[in-house]
Amino acid sequence: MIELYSSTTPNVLKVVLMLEECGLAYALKPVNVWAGEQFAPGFVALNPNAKVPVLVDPDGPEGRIVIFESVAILQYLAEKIGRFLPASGRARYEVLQWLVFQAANLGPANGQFNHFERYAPAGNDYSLSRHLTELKRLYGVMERRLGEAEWFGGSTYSIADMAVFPWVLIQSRRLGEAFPFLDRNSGDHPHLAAWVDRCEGRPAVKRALDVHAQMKSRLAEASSDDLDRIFGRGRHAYRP
Ligand SMILES: N[C@@H](CCC(=O)N[C@@H](CS)C(=O)NCC(=O)O)C(=O)O
Repeated sequence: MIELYSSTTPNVLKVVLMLEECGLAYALKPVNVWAGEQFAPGFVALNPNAKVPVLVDPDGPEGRIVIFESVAILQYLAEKIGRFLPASGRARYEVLQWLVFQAANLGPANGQFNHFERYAPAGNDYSLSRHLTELKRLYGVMERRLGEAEWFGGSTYSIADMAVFPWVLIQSRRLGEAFPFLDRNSGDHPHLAAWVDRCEGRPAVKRALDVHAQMKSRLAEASSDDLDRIFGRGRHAYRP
């Protein structure tokens, strides 16, 4: 059976969305990233970059396969079942460019913004403002795209939507009140809001959100040294 090394994060939810769409059986393998389990040699052997998600498929095209990076996993699964990514031509690149947009822009901008909004010591106003401004710009990019197409990849739901949706939904829930442009219901991005509704209407999305809601965050158990390790600070910081 497929195994998905997981934690309670948007990058993992992307893959759960896809597994539910595909109807593939899978087992979740929780990794407590706050306690540093991602740095254990056994896990680094699966992902040299020491992050979740990682997918292990015993029935890959050439036998067992291990894949890290959430959007690479989405592409693998799409090609495994022949859905959610056109096989060739212009339509394929429509999907791939928005998939990479998520991985290279929206994901990192959210990650940096979350760090300075939630975990950094006070007094980082420059960093917070820089990442907030970039995130706002990206919301404008998404709003324009969804004003011209029903889905990120064009006329059909694809892995590009599965990559973007968890970030938009989770940021709306967690930060929408403090930062209204992130709030799906604020009226700032009506096309994006309608797209979130369309995604949520899919039965597989509902199932994936249920699975995600059952996952347990271990953040509350993290010590200050655990936080320093994951954020590379204190005794874990680089010293020239
Ligand atoms: N680009 C990666 C990002 C993965 C990532 O940042 N994973 C986080 C959880 S969302 C993680 O494992 N963090 C642990 C750490 O940074 O040590 C992907 O899309 O898979």
